[in-house]
Amino acid sequence: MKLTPQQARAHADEVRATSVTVLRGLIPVETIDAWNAAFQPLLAASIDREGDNPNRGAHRYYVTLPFQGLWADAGIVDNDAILAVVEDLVGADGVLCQLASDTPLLGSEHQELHRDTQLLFPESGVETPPYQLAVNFPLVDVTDDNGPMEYAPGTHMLSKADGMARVASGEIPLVRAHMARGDVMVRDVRHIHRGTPNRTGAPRPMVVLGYSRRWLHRPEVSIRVPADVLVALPERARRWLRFNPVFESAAEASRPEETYRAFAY
Ligand SMILES: O=C(O)CCC(=O)C(=O)O
Repeated sequence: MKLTPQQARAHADEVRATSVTVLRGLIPVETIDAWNAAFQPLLAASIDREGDNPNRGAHRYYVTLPFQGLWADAGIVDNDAILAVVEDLVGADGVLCQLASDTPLLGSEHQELHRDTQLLFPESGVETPPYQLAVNFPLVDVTDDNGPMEYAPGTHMLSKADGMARVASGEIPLVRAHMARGDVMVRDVRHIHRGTPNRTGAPRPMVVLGYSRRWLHRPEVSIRVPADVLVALPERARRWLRFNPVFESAAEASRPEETYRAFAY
């Protein structure tokens, strides 16, 4: 799907106003199902490694996806519609610096309400235009039962204290992000949000691609790119990946496993 410049601007404006926009039915369901099948062994390895009290709260796993094979799909990392919205928000010279997933399992709990990043100048309290985005898509349909993320629209442009107070008073209700396989969300990660419990026996993986302004360094994440994967990608995707480390082989790129514990601001 290609968006017209007007459609891309409308989606970007929705992010500026509310913190979130959703591109419905963007990714073929067959791609999503193939990703979900390929994800299960990565999740199992993460559960083995971390036990049941892992990095993002009880029974909730953050798993980095190795940038090779189906995970380096140009249909995702060089997607016209996603990049049209992302470019409008963080500039055509922005960067893609994170490819990972968040997965609550049965037994997961409500996370604390949080933001995923600090303000650029925390001591000033000054809110700015967007600089860090998450592009999310689920590998299963997200319903009330399997742990929809909840977010408070508009809180990306408020101080955390103000946003939290308005959520607590009910002035800004939390919205549950119901999504079908193929839907893609673009969000400003400054908004107040939380993961909720998955009450089903099936994992609810949510892929996250992290995009930023070119000058924002996020030391906690990177995409470890094998050289042969990089050269096979279109020029635009190579440009978005340009600040990530490149490795001679996929095996070298696969280690060490990234762990990302500090997430809540
Ligand atoms: O349910 C989700 O995917 C959101 C999880 C989340 O906000 C986090 O781990 O920071």
